[in-house]
Amino acid sequence: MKIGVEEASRILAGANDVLLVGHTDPDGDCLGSLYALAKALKSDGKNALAVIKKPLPAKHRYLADLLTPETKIPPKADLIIVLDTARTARQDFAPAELPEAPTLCIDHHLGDHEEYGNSFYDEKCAACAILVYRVIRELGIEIDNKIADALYTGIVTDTNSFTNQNTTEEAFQVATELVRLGADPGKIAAYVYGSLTPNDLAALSKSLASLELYYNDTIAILTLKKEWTGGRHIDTELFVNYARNLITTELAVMIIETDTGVRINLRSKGGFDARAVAVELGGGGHKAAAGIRMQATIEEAKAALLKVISEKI
Ligand SMILES: [Mn+2]
Repeated sequence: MKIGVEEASRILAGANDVLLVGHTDPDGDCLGSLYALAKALKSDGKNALAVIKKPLPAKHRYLADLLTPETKIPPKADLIIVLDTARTARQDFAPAELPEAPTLCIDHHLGDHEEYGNSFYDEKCAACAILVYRVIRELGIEIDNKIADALYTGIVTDTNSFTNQNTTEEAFQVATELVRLGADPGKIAAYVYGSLTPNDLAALSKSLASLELYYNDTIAILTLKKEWTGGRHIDTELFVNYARNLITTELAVMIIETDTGVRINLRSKGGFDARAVAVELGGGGHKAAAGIRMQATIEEAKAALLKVISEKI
């Protein structure tokens, strides 16, 4: 059921043991939202635990005091909060891996969120972190500088530093308020955009050389082979933005080879509906930024993508 901020806050206020879960391959918005809400609930005297499966990406290491990979999930909880996803299939920990408990979803993706008992969602919101900000405000919990940093991280990463089409007046307003409360934009930018390794740049140069252009250069496709990264985690957000930033690009595609197939990042300048392409291939996301996972080779994925794109262009 779709609920508002008052009802979401009332549900949270009534719980004591709260387990917070995000989506697979959590991004800055997911991690920032997990961190901020867990810290706020803890400071309010609750037993709140935010769980992630994989180690934090290096660029978000400033959130490590509260977010470490969890091996033991508590056997029971009063409430499970799912952040930054509209679907259980996208959860970092699947429902079967979690204790039985009422679920509250807080999210900004398009979708009916019907899998969740209660959902506070708004697809017009630039970041899940803004919805978490509203909940913390409604609960009357103080926002310290760590919570402010985490929420600011969500806004700055999901708007691509206030440059994506989803950048609203509210995104600026909440970011301004978070800076007033102690968030440090320069520090966060240094972490988020300044954590590359020489190996990252070597992989980037190979990926950029793989550029293929279709439909009068409006569709830009980059690939990233496992052999170029040696299996290391690479921050592909940067890569796909290079393809998006071509003057002719309407839709940028990044196909990343994984152990089980491929992961695909789609980014548009706003005119082309990236989500519509993703949904046809089993993925999801937003109009300007979407993603897909497929059990396929890079070439198979490229062929499937180009077929769907050809019907939409
Ligand atoms: Mn998000």
